[in-house]
Amino acid sequence: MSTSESALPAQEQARLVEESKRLAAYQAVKDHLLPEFTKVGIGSGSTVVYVVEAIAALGPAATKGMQFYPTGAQSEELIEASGLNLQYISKLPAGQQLDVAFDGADEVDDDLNLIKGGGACLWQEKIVATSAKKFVCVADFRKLSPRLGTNWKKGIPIEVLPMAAPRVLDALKQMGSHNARIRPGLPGKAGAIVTDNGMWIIDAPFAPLLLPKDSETGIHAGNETSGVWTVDALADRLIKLPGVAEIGLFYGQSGLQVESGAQKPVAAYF
Ligand code: ABF
Repeated sequence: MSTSESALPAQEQARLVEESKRLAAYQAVKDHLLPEFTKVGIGSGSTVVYVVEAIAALGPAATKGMQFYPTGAQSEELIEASGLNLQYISKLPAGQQLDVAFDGADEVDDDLNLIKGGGACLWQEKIVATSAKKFVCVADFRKLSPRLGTNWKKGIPIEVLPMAAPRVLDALKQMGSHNARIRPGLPGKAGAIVTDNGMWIIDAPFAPLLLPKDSETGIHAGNETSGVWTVDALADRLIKLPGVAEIGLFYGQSGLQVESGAQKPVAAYF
């Protein structure tokens, strides 16, 4: 957040954020939902609400031939409530792809790697994103940071089999994430949060994650000893831990473009 922006009254800041989400969403739909598309992935979170609003605003004639594939219960309800044609990724035959998928993010780095999963939907989000020919990440200006873990301090969301959670916590501590913890349930709900897939979420904070270009400037990724990781080395290690179902690092996709700037929407496109 820029100095001028943080000086704004809280209500005005909130309005600016909502307007940025809305602008990013409408722009993303305008640029990336082509009339000939028939299969569209719809992600989770508050920014995606504006994506669906923008799609619905095109009118029934424009979306008649389109099917919309959700990433969990929230987006399923959103699609239905907007009168769009709901379909499920489990029904997408082998050999077929979605034309495009739209989703939000918690943080976007210089190379357009993403942290996702703040809303606990990361597993289905990754399945839908990787089923699409193009993944369009729609995010407001607050989400852009030079390195993942700079702004999003809660940690990398990791979806785990509940019985494996203590073992995964042990492994994470060894890897340098000393404050990793099981995400609690929503307010009023005791115990851990349970995902749409019956799993738990562990949030694992790490030092900001390095990019390949950091090694060119003399900064080198470490390992368990230093607790400093590159995005890809950490992702590779995390996904191999027994009991880990999926991780909230979306990285390494090619062909990304980004539009960003203070007080402007950020739209990152795979
Ligand atoms: C989903 O919703 C998640 O992967 C991410 O955690 C979150 C972003 O939500 P919002 O758009 O409300 O910031 O995209």
